[in-house]
Amino acid sequence: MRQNAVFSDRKLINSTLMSARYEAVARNKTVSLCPSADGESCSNDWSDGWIVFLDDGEGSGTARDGVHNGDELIVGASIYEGDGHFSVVDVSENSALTYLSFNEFGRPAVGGRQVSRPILIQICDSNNDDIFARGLMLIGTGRVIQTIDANGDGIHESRFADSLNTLSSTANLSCAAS
Ligand SMILES: [Ca+2]
Ligand SMILES: [Ca+2]
Repeated sequence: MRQNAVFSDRKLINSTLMSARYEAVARNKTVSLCPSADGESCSNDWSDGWIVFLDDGEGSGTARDGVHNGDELIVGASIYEGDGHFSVVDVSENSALTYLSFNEFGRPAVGGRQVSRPILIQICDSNNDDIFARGLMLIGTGRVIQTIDANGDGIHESRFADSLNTLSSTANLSCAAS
């Protein structure tokens, strides 16, 4: 059952990512998503749920800062009511991210800059069991791929794509910090 919950959680955040990317390209603007408990302001916990907004600085907001401010238009909101734990990590910098943007080309961006480093969206079950951890890797072009257990030890790993788009796996996912 817990595994099913993680699968549906992954589907949910994947569709949020896809819609943010779609909006960015369709509107030719940077679109950001951040965790939000109230569907209005950004929080620090991805397990609260998420908002997707035009990060264009409208109405004295700040453009491309990953924060919903001013009169920036919210184009999507999901309140999350499950028991899973979500986290978003810039894998090569090993830093937790509290927002994620897509630029007008549909490419991942952080701090207003396009990033080609892989970003891991990790979903852990209610008990933070590593064996149930699943992830989505956002790679340079804005492509989203699922994590797999390539080394067969029962735990999925984060994955990278090199310049030739060949995928390789790295460290096992870990729910300890989420
Ligand atoms: Ca903003
Ligand atoms: Ca593994």
